Amino acid sequence: MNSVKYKRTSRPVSVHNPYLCRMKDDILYHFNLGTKTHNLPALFGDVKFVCVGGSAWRMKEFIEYMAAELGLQDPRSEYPNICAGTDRYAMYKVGPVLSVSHGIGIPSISTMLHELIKLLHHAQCRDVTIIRIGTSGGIGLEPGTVVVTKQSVDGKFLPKFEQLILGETVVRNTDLDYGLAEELLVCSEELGRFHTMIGNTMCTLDFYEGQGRLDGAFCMYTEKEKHKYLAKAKEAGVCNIEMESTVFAAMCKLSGLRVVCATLVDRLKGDQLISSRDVLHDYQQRPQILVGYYIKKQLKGLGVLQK
Ligand code: R2B
Ligand code: URA
Repeated sequence: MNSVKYKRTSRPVSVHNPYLCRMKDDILYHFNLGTKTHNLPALFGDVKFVCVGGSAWRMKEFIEYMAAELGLQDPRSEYPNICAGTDRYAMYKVGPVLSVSHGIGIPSISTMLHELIKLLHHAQCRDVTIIRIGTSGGIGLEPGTVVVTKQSVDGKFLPKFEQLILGETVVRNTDLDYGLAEELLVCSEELGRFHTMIGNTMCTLDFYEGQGRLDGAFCMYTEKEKHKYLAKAKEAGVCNIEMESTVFAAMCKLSGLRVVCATLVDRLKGDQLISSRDVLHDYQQRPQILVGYYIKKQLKGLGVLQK
């Protein structure tokens, strides 16, 4: 069983582009997919949950985990990368769950999201929940804590995403779905395996200077200034720092998708990720376990999976 049938309900995936419907073919270049070459409704029409994360390897691991959790695994087959033919992004699917990598940073995730939103739109998907399962640096939190983002803020702690479009600054809102964040918190309590909290996430333009690190190739501020900045961030309600959440929140909201970011943590005590690979891997699996539990619970609620 690799696909599931649902009642058609109400929330489509919206695009806001009058030119799209006039195009005879829409080539999703960075996915190596297209409306002429692929039957997108047949391939993706049953998608209800999309999970995105930075690394292709982690997103493959996630789909294997989900297949086992949902009892949808096929012992004879591997999970093929649907975007084989391009090495920009990787995409995997099992039943109603799609897992897509986004690379590092705002330009990389926003390019992926344009094509992902069009893909879900062309496939006529409805009622889609999209969740970023990623890593982040925490501010004064125990490493391994999972932070579910309530609001994403920029490097000045403001809840907005600014982009230059045709040379003009366009400002978009970065609120995430608080109801979904609360549902994830309840899931974490039911799981009882690690600490999860809801908080604000700061999104920066790079890993080093943008996050006040002292270990980049350039550092033109002092350690004292770094700590002052992180303390100010904490005071402004920032729990953790990563590199994609503002544009993720802005774009998914425009499309009527339900969004939240579940991330991991460390920081304040140092800049380098010094935990062993095994420990980091364990931390990175936590958002996957949390979101996996949430998806399974939702599918049971819909009567798609047996209780
Ligand atoms: C978290 O980790 C990555 C940088 O190491 C980046 O994609 C992010 O947001
Ligand atoms: N990802 C980030 O962007 N920052 C960190 O400190 C860790 C992961």
